Amino acid sequence: MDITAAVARDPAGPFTLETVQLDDPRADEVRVRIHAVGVCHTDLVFKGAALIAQPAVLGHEGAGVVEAVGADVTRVKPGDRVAISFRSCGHCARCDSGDAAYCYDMPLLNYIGMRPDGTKTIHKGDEHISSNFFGQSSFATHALTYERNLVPLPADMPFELAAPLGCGIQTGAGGVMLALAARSGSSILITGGGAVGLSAVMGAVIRGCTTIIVAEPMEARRDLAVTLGATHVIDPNEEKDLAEAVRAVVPKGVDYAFDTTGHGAVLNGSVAALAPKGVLGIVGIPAPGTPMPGDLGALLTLGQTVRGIIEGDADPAAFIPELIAHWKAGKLPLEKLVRTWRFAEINEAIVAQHHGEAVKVVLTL
Ligand code: CXF
Ligand code: ZN
Repeated sequence: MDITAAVARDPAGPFTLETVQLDDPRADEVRVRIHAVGVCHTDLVFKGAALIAQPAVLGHEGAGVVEAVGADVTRVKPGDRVAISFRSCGHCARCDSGDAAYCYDMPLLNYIGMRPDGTKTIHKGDEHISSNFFGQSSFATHALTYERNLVPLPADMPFELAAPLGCGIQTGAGGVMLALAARSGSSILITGGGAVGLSAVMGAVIRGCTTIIVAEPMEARRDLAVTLGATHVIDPNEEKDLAEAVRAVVPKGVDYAFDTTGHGAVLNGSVAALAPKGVLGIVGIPAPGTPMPGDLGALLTLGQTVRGIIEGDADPAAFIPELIAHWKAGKLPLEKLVRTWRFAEINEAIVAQHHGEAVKVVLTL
């Protein structure tokens, strides 16, 4: 069928809105009419570095209404309201133990821009367009996806707040609540006050962390961090030594650090800010070649951990409903992060976000 998609054709250029053709659902596929889609930094990294061949349709925080299902689909039906998260196989050792984010087929099912059999889901005439990104490619009016991507939404959950639960919010909140499993009364440093970092703040509050330090250069985001429960903020432009600034608050170092920046210097500062037995969780995408932060001898001596975290360690089917319950209870005020634009304004929205005019861009259709 004909759909409208925001196509990435030039790593440095804008997305172009084009009429393209989406395959009919295969037996295991679900077509969702997209009503809202968040823009995650990963979309922009994949576009800017052409990590999948262009032309490409990106987008991996879709939400909308199921429109058609393949013959083998049993868990959703047309008319269901859904959020679309990442794809996992559902039958490997990791999926079996609830670690869907570390599915053995995670790269194949999410990052290669095509179905695992090499076919694309989107074409424009004879042109094959990279698609199936995160098993969805939801920068479009419609997306083909899979049962395991989908999380049912209650009638009172707006699509524009549900969409970013699929990646960014889940990554930040899950990173602290599940991956670090931050203890009540503990201290945490969160580097970067974008959507993921601020979701980590909300997660830290939910877990009962009593010292929540956010390092972020934009004043408006530092202010928002405080509104959400940060106890201390650091302006990296003022405080050149991150660890020193943290230790001015917590002399023995923090129990946890959570990095959303991927910057080598920030990562090194975060390790240096850790207490003995402290844990640094990394979700920001580092530039290729960025070394492991810290010093191995110190890590050994102090019993510290540095670990990568994907999608907050979450199994979306279990964790997104939990996040929705926190939102309903007023503990996850997503509306403070989200700003909406119409889908056709995707390029303007991304520029605005770059200038700090929005924390989380969500496009509505
Ligand atoms: C990202 C996390 C870092 C590796 C690429 C995919 N996931 C979500 O945006
Ligand atoms: Zn993402």
